[in-house]
Amino acid sequence: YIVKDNDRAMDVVITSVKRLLANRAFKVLVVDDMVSARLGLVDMLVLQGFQVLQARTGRQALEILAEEKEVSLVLTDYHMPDMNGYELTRTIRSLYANADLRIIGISSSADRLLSASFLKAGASDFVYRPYVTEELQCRIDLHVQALLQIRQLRSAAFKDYLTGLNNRRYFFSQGPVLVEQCLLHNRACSVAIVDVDHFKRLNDTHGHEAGDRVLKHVADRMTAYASNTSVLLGRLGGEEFGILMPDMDSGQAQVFCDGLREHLAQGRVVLAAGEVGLTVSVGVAEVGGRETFDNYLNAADQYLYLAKQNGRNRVFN
Ligand code: GH3
Ligand code: MG
Ligand code: MG
Ligand code: MG
Repeated sequence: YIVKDNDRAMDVVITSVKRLLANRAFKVLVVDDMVSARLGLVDMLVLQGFQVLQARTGRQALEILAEEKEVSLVLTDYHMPDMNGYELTRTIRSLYANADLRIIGISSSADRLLSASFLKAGASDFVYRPYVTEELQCRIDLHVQALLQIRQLRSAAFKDYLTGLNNRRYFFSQGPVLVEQCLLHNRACSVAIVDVDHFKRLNDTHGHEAGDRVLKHVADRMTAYASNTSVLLGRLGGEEFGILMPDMDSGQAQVFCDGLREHLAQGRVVLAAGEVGLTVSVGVAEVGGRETFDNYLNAADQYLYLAKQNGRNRVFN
């Protein structure tokens, strides 16, 4: 860069450093049977700030992808001993969508149709060797930016803004999938609705903002309680939260939810007026009988109603 304006120069530096730091979150896999070709790419990617993995063959690449999880970008050669770049691309694409994993084909072949074939096999991009380093870097940047934007959009679409939990949309789209998996394998599964007791009173006494703080507190405590389990949590709306518990029959779910109820009852939220405690009521229902996901939750909601009727701060199933 030749930049006369110092402020502009500083902006360019800051942008580059930010990108370098952001790139550290991304894993890139380089697949090439030729050491020199591979290392050239590795050096370039390391300078861009990425975590870089290498494979000599397609088979090795697939092994690494299966082990590593969350590889965001694959750069692959065409001519390789065990499987060629198309086959590798096709296999990877059958496992990972373009929204999650980008594939860039690279080859020194003289065949001008190679790029189209790569793209048809599922590659996101292609460059011929010898490549212009800066162009390849720019293409990689564009792909990484696109992946970041997709992540942000997903987060906006599926996360509850206030609590950071999965939102209703996510809970109702993922819930039926998890239930289906359990039923398919003859495993138990239960759902629950958690409702904060007398939340309106809390809002009326301390204000809506304090109410929001309490909701965030409840969500955080639920998340901590459910960590290291495979349960799915979500905010269904207002002061109601959904729980989906794979591999738990209603008895096990009752125990799990009662532990949660106790955990929430022990917490204190610091408000301007001082510390407040809170309790929740929970309705639990086991899935089965080929009902719809809505029906399972309705059943849980009916037990929740009974829990409220019978004095609150309790779990019914
Ligand atoms: P119960 O023990 O029977 O559940 O009584 P409750 O007061 O908790 O239930 P009710 O349904 O009467 O009141 C829920 C209140 O939650 C009413 C509504 O204003 C409040 N609310 C809903 N969403 C939000 C939110 O996002 N933030 C805050 N602060 N309040 C909310
Ligand atoms: Mg080769
Ligand atoms: Mg409610
Ligand atoms: Mg309530």
